[in-house]
Amino acid sequence: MKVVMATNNVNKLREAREILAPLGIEVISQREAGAETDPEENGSTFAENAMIKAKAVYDIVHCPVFADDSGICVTALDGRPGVHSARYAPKGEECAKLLAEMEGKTDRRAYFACVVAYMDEQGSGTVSGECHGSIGTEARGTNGFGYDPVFLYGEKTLAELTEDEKNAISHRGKALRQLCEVFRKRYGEDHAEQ
Ligand code: ITT
Repeated sequence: MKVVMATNNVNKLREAREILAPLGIEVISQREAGAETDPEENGSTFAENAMIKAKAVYDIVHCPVFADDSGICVTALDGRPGVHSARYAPKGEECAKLLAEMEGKTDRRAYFACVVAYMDEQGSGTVSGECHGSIGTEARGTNGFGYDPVFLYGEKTLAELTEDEKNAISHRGKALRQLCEVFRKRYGEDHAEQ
């Protein structure tokens, strides 16, 4: 089946395609679906913001849609930047800013959170996933995006993992595999044929 992803982030789109294609879901970008929108994300939770994005696109396309709201939550920073992760620093400067803020902190625990909101003619809901690790002391690796170079999962940063390795353990991978189950229940086992 085909599902529209409500996002303007090409990295999320790429990862979602890689995760969902083997599960029989073809991801169409909101741009390809003719829904160029960038609603204000003024919710106070990942779930609220994910729903705002899903609804904005659903109201235009009226076919199955999902949106991902995600971010990194750092224990020593009381969960920041959290829902504000995209606005924490100018694009490309988020890792340096986070490393500077974490200088001297011994508690390095952090996790990525992802809430996926979905909407179709049967209604809406959310699924979520987390990926727990820690903040390193330097940026390493060139894969992935955003905070991946400073997020340690075991010995490696997410930016040092291959895309398949990241998707297998990531917040987004966990949430999107649940999304697949939701659509499987709604559209049947043979949803891949639709
Ligand atoms: P859309 O709202 O258009 O989907 P966005 O980038 O603005 O795109 P969010 O508001 O959900 O998306 O912000 C998520 C930010 O959290 C993102 O820009 C990254 O900085 C960070 N982030 C989320 N998932 C990540 C991941 O897998 N790896 C690294 N950073 C991630």
